[in-house]
Amino acid sequence: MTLVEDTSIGEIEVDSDFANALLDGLSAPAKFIPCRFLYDAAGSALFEKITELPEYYPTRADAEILRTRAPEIAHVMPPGAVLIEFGSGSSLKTELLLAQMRDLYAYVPIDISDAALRGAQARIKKRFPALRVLPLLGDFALPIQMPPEIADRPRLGFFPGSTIGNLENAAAIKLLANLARILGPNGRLVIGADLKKDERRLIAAYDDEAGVTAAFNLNLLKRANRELDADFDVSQFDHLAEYNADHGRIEIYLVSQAEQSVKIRGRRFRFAAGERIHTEYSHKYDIDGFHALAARAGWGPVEVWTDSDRLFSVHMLETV
Ligand code: AVI
Repeated sequence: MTLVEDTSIGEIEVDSDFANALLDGLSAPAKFIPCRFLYDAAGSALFEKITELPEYYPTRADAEILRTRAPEIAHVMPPGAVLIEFGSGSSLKTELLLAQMRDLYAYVPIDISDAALRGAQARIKKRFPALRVLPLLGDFALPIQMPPEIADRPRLGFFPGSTIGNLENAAAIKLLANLARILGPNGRLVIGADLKKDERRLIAAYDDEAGVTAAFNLNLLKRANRELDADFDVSQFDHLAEYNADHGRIEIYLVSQAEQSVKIRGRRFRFAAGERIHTEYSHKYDIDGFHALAARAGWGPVEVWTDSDRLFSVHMLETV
């Protein structure tokens, strides 16, 4: 719930997704905050910094694959196809593909941020003036209506990065199944997935020397103080990244350094010394494991590419 000033009737309460999630998550026996709340303006800026860290290989490895494989990816699509990007953001990686897809009918970027969509549209239009850009504001985790102009055209979905890994398996399968619905029969999907590797390398990527990932994680508590008037003493929490080999995932937590309590919206939450708040998973896959996951959502393998250090994979899948 967010308190909003209204000049005629004083303060009224409206629902706030963050407030509800925080109150629910901190009331659970194993405390958690859903990872989507990491990305307010401050969190998104910190994530951009993460992608430039020497230890954080996924963004560079993904870009290397797309740079070297863009011609192959582009050439499997017949002329007149449509490129649909899920979570397009600034569409920077897309330009690598678009530069190779000469006979593309349209590019459909989908994002929940209107500002990001407008910025991407302007940039793409400038570089590819002849390309039809049909931006779609919405959440691709939900059923979404495609523009009528692209009905019956071959569709290539594009989901770069490794966001799929931030979902638990059931949610990842649900999302992949929704992408299959959106892309339709004979639809193809190019999707990034981070690979399993040496545990030390993984931990370093999620607990960097400069402390940027720690700041990204701790920003959740600062955000609660900023937006919900919570009284977290942020200096009393530590960032922790662990690798869970059984689940093949990095697990990220905020750890209370001492016994303490925090007040949020009139409710008090107690933390024992050493108690954790879970904030994010980042699943790592081997190639067969990712194929098995995708198969459960109706996708079959077409091709898979890795970077020169075999740190990251980009899959091409097709609906079966
Ligand atoms: C957005 N996502 C793919 C990142 C990852 O690697 O799981 C989020 C991240 N969290 C900490 N560092 C990066």
